[in-house]
Amino acid sequence: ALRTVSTQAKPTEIKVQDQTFKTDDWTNATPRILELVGRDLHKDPNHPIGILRDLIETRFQNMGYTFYGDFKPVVSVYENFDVLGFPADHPGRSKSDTYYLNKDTLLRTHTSAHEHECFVKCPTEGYFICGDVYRRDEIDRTHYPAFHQLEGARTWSRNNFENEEQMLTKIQQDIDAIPKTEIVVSDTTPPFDPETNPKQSYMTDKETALVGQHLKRTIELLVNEVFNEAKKSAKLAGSTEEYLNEPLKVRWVEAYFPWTAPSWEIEVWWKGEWLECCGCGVVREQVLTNSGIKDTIGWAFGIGLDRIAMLLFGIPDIRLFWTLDERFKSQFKEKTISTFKPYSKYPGTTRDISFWLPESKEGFTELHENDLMEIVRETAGDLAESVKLIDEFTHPKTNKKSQCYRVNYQSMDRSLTNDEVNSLHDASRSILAETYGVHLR
Ligand code: FA5
Ligand code: MG
Repeated sequence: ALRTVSTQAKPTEIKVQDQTFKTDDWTNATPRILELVGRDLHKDPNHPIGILRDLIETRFQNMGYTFYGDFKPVVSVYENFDVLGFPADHPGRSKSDTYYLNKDTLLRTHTSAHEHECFVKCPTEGYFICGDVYRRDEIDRTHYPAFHQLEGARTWSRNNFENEEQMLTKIQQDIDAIPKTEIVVSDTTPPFDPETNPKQSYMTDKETALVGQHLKRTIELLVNEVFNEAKKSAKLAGSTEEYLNEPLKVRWVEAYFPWTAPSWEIEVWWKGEWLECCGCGVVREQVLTNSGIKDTIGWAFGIGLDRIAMLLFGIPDIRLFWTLDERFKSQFKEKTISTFKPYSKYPGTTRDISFWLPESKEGFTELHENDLMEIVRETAGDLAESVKLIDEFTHPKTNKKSQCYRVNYQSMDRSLTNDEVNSLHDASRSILAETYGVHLR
C-alpha cells in the first residue's frame, strides 16, 4: 500500500515510544521517520554505529567522563534550541529543516539538546552523550534524515580553586595529561579573535586559551584514534594509497554556534579532501547558568558518527545502516573494524519529475527542496537512492519557473520491477501536484 504525506487528514494525536503527543500546525514528523525512533543503532554492539561509539568511548575510559546513551530523541523546543540561545529566526528552527511532533516538541536535531540536562545532573566534570538525531535533508548516499552524534563536554569550576593561578595550573596539567598523538595539526586559528571569533567577557584571555587547547587536544586524540583504525581497515582491504602510511593531517577552522564562543570545526585530510567532522567551542556562560552552574568554564563538541562509520567499514550508502537484511548485520562483530562486502548490487532506474511552480498574487511560490524530498521519501522510503535537482529555468516571456528533479530508485536487497517504480513515481507526482499546486509537465 502506498502512503501519502500531507493529503491525508492529520491524526489528532501521534504516539512515539509510549508517549502521546497532540498534533497541530507544526506537526510534520512522518510515519516513516517515526518508525526509525527506537531502533537504537548506537546501542547495538554488533552494528557499525555501535562499534564506532564503543571505539571512541573505550579511548576515553578512566579520564573522568560519564557516558550517556539512553536519552530519548523526543525533546522540547526549549532543550533543542531555546536554552542554547538559538535566535527566534534561526533557520534550524524552521519546519523545512526540523521534524516537529507539535509546536513545543520535536525530534532532536543534535545531541546538544541534552547539554542542559547533563550540566545539571552529571556527577563528573565531563560527559559524553550518544544518540540518534533527525533532520529534514536532501536524499543521497551520504545524507539520511536520521543519523548519530556523539557529544562531549568538560568543565572546571572556579569554586574548586583558591585563586585564578591555581585553576590555570590545573587546566594546564589536564592538557599535559592527554595522551600525545602523531597527528599533524595545521592550526592557523588564534585562541580567539575579537572580530571573527570572540571570547566571552566572563572569561580571561588565559582561561579561554587553555580551555580551547584542552578541547582541541581532546578532539585530536579522538579523531586520531578513529582515523588510524580507518587506515588499518583500508590497508587490510588491500588499499596501498600513500596517505595510509603518513601521520593523520587535520586543521582547525573558525565556526559559529549560538551556544559556544569561540567556536571551531576540525577537518581531517582524507582521500585528497578536507572532511568536516566535528563542531565545538567554549561553552557560553548562559548555558551553564541556565543549568544552575555558576563560576564555571568549559567546552563542548559534537561529532557525526555515520559518515565516519562509512569510511571505517567501507559502507557505500548511508541507507545500509538501517537495513534489516541479515546479510548486512551478520557481517559485523563487536569491537571489530571490518570491511563491508557488498552482497549484491541491484541496478538503479531513474525517473524525472518536471513541473511549473504555482503562480499566486505575490508572484511565484517557492517549493522548499526538502518538501519534495519528504514526499519522495514517504512514498518510496529507502527505495529512493537519490534525488537531484537537474534543471531549472525561468520562461523569458511568462516569467514562469520550471524545475526538474531526477529520482534514482534502487533497492539494496532486491531487483525492482518497472511497474513498481512507475507506481511509486506516479504517486509522488500526484501528491506533489495535490499538496503544492504545481503544474506537472
Ligand atoms: C552540530 O550539530 C552541533 N550540535 C555540534 C556542536 C556541539 C557544536 C557542541 C558546538 C558544541 P553540525 O550541524 O555542524 O553541528 O553537526 C555536527 C556534525 O554532525 C557534522 O560535523 C557532521 O559530521 C555531522 N552531520 C551534520 N549533518 C549531517 C547529516 N545530514 N548526515 C550525517 N552527518 C551529519
Ligand atoms: Mg556544519
